[in-house]
Amino acid sequence: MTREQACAKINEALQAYFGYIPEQCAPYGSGHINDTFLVVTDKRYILQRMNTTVFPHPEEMMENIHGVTGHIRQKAVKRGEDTSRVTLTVVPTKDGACCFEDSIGSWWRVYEFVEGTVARDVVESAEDFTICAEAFGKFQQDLADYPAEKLHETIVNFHNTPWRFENLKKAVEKDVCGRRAEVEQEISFAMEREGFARMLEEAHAAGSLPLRVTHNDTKLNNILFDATTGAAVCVIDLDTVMPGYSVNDFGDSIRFGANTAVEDETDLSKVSLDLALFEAYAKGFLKGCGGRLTDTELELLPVGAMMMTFECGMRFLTDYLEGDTYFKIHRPKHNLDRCRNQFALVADMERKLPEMQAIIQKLK
Ligand code: ADP
Ligand code: GN1
Ligand code: MG
Repeated sequence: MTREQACAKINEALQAYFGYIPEQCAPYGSGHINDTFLVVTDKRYILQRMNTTVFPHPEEMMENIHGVTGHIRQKAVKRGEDTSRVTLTVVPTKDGACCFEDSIGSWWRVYEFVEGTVARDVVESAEDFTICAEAFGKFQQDLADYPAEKLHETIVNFHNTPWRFENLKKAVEKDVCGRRAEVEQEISFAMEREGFARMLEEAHAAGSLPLRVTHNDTKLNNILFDATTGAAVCVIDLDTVMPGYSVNDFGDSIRFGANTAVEDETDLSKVSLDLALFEAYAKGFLKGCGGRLTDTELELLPVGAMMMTFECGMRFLTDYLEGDTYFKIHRPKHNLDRCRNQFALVADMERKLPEMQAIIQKLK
């Protein structure tokens, strides 16, 4: 698609939502999946082209989001909280639909912009990370009584780590881009951890790890903080809310936020697990979950951190081998850099497992 064609499609979506083409519409944020734009009229809005390669059923996804945001808003009403910014607000098209399909089959949605907030790509202080953790814990608690059977599985096997492992093996065998020779070391790192990849699925199969309604993409930039007070205002990016493990929601936040380097840092000597941030997050998460995690869940929190980091590294490696079709990349080998970074973090987490366990023992 040329730039002109892409613009024409944005304009088609803007017309469907606003009835005219607002002058101000520009790319926004740093997500890896959807195309996000900030639109300014008399108010501000977030316009997103949903990634239908990743999410093949956008209408089902919007049904999930409608249900989940409604549930969270009701909980806030019951607590007597201000509900204006407590969750995402879906804006309908002029025809009253929850999303819009343009003439070439791209799907769009609009949210109200949550005003007076900031999203962060790096942890600025341990306190901020604790606040983020408490918000993700509370999110899980708010959804503890959500009827899980009503949720569509927006990405099948999303955090099924053994399945991700098999996918990597297939990508290695097919080697469609001829990149295998370059990544033998990373492939070996993954293959040595086949048993570990099964650990949470085995605990679930044995009946000791419950499925809950979880967020499944608990990156720091999927929380909006109040720009003035620093309080957590709203959990966003609800595309992957599905049944999952609490320890993976915990773990994905650690993967992203407690790394001493950014996710795509290429100087691997800068990559390590910051144990002070691990503790800060654990403190907030346990508080947000309100004492409802089982003993097994508490025990497996450090494993969740290692699992999400390992899984994410495998997903970046798979995408690199398959020709970078899933995650947005901003430079050649971006996915390979991300994979190496995640695997370096896994190695450091393995060294620091006893310390992580001691922190959880102390806090529980
Ligand atoms: P992706 O799935 O690509 O990560 P997100 O839904 O997380 O997309 O949106 C990308 C970024 O856009 C977020 O990290 C945040 O900075 C910003 N954003 C998304 N929705 C809103 C909103 N309703 N109000 C303010 N900012 C938002
Ligand atoms: C993606 O959408 P975003 O940027 O919040 C991905 C996560 C990965 C993350 C890695 C739907 O998150 O699973 O952990 O990138 N989301 C999806 O940064 O695949
Ligand atoms: Mg996001």
